[in-house]
Amino acid sequence: MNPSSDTEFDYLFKMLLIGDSGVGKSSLLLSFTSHNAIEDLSPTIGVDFKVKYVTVEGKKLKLAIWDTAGQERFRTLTSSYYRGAQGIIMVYDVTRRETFTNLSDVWAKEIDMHSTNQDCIKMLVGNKVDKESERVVTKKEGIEFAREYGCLFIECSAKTRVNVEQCFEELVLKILDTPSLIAEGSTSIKRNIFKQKPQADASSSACC
Ligand SMILES: Nc1nc2c(ncn2[C@@H]2O[C@H](COP(=O)(O)OP(=O)(O)OP(=O)(O)O)[C@@H](O)[C@H]2O)c(=O)[nH]1
Ligand SMILES: [Mg+2]
Repeated sequence: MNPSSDTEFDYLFKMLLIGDSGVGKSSLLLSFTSHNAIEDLSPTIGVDFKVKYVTVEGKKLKLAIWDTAGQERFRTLTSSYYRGAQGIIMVYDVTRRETFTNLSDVWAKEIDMHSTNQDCIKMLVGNKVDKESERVVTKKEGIEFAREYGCLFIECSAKTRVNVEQCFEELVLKILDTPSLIAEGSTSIKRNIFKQKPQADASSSACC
């Protein structure tokens, strides 16, 4: 996945990060969009948003990535951000079992209730693999969950950046492999064409 600084793009894809508070959603996004070391972040308030331009298989893509708060008090607000997403990344912490069990108890249900896109690609991400000695959820359990719920699956570390690029790349490749999602990516561009403003490679604006 080659970064592209050009603000021209072929497709616009909307992606969403969901999962329990503290699993590392904001850290993953920061790790993907910036080259700074990951510091201890504060819990997200409501929703945050970053843009990244990448070139994949010769296509210039604008990725609009929405980072939601995992805390339950923001659930009503964050649920409205599922609308129109082409990719949803469900994150859990491999060192905290409850963040894994909440995938089926909470997050899969949230997707069923609020996602408007039948073909939306889901990606399951087991984060914090750098803390291997504290791991309580095995890779096999992750693979089985992903198979049952029809998700892609990867384990990664926002801290060491292991598999962070691959996570977004696999999701983007699968979106590009799905004709209805490509069509939506083009439609969004047509809808937004008069609103596009020049932006940096990765930009951020809080939004709640
Ligand atoms: N060791 C380790 N720590 C991580 C990793 N990813 C995130 N963290 C730490 O976990 C804590 C929570 O990370 P966040 O990115 O804020 O978690 P979040 O999922 O965005 O949480 P909410 O915004 O409350 O939903 C922070 O202290 C991070 O530094 C990782 O891969 N490895
Ligand atoms: Mg956060």
